[in-house]
Amino acid sequence: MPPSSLRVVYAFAREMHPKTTDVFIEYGTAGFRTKASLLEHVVYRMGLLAVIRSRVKNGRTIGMMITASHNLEPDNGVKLIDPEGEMLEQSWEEIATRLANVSDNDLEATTAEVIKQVNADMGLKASVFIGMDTRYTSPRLAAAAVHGVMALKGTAKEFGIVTTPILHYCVRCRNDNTYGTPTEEGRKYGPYSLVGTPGERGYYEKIVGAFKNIRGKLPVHGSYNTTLYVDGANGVGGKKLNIIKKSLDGELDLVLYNLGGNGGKLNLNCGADFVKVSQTPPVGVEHAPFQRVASLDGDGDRLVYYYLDNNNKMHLLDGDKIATLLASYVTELLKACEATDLKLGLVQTAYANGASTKYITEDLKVPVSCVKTGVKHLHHAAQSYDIGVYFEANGHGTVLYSDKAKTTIRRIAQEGEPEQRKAAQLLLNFIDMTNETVGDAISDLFLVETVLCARGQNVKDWMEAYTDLPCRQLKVTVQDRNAISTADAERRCTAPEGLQSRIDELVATYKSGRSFVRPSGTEDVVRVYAEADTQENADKLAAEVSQAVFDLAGGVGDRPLA
Ligand code: G16
Repeated sequence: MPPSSLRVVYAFAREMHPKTTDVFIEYGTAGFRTKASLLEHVVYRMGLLAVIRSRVKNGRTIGMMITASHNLEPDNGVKLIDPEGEMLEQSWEEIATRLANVSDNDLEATTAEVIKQVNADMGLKASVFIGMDTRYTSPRLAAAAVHGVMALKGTAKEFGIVTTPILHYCVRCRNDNTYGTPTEEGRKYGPYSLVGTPGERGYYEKIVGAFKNIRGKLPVHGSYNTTLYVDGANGVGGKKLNIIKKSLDGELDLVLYNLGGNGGKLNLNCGADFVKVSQTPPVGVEHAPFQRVASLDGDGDRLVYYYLDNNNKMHLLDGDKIATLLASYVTELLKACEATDLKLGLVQTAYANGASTKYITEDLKVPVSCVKTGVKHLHHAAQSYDIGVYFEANGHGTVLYSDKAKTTIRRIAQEGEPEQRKAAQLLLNFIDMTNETVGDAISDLFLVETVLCARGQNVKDWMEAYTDLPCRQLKVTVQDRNAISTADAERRCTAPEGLQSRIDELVATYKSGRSFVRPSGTEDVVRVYAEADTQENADKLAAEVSQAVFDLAGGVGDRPLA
């Protein structure tokens, strides 16, 4: 493409998606995220960048997801998905930020600069898949994305309303046709049966087909029961489960709430983030004590569970509990198929409850590593194991299986002794059910239900594996959240001066105390985490550390936020 054809880049910007704000915006934990009204020019420009990225990857498909995930309705966001279905390569985040912030007048020149910098062959074909969540601002932003793709002569394919993980899956399948078919429904086979080769399966066939197949091998027993209540966060995940529900044939009885009707607002007092952070049940879900409830977030990439006891006290099973459940089951199956040369490891962040890390190392005897917040960091670290289980405490995670692991397990499934073969077959179904591209609430839900069913456990049995230390998360608004710098996987704060020593002093006064602070990459706040021996102490420690952040990092308003 000759440089003169970049003029259309400016024309689209000026006529359709002008930059109307000087607010600086940065590609953060999960792409750009802010008030929807500030995003149209950013999304248009990301359409341009997606085309350039596709060309740098020899025409392989790149994904663009319009979502602000767990954030409330007025926000929105955009993130790019790389060809394997993983998050955008980190070195491109700076390029994305630069392109998003230049003036309309400088856009054409900056686009040319980027093309030169990354050495994109603009004569190649380019393909971009675009998906969006249920926000009312998403269609307009998706249209801006399409214009960005058109301006650089790429081909855009719109998927409409999908969960973030469905789009990740479709991008991966489009670039690797052995992984699946890049559609929700699949092409060849009827209601989600596990027939045909993996490459012939759409998303529902892959996940639900594998679940039904495994359920055929694992009869319901013990204290497991097939009724599962679900809080859909008034977002897209619940809607997709409503489609899946009809094909489950009683293997799992889903009772769905917060599907977006009856005036329910996206993520407002419901959804995985609300349940995890506030440690209270979502509005709009009614159930008896000890009923298992799964809570999804707005774009269906996070999952937590909870139940109420006889005193209406909520008990939370978060990402740590899901990670330990899955890791322990996969370990059991690996032992049963005697695949002793496969190394399984677990990846967490600083938010992981101290009790979970102790349980993983001391009881499960599984190696564990701690990385910075953000799925991209966890995903990367998990790839260093033959089988890598990664979860953030907020419910975002999945399991990755290396080629070596898959080949070994397939071989045992065919050549092993009968008991080994049985375990290896189960493991193959478990792999099939997993969306390895990114954390996926729907896939994780079926994985959890499979383990509980296999073990004949109810939600209380699951809870009893270990006891979480009481914890509390708070937010503090400061003038500039980037005034906070961190090190050691965000467990230590290196700026502003004096804040870490103040945190150390406070932590030292509490039994089993631990606390850290970090700037959020998705909201304009500083996050504070604290845990201690009692809930009262965890709450007090979190409040004191929040006050320290407020005092030393330029708090806004009268006092820290709750
Ligand atoms: C995103 C990221 C997660 C991260 C979360 C909160 O989740 O994908 O990895 O944990 O934001 O990030 P922060 O604390 O930096 O705001 P989601 O579900 O909102 O896309």
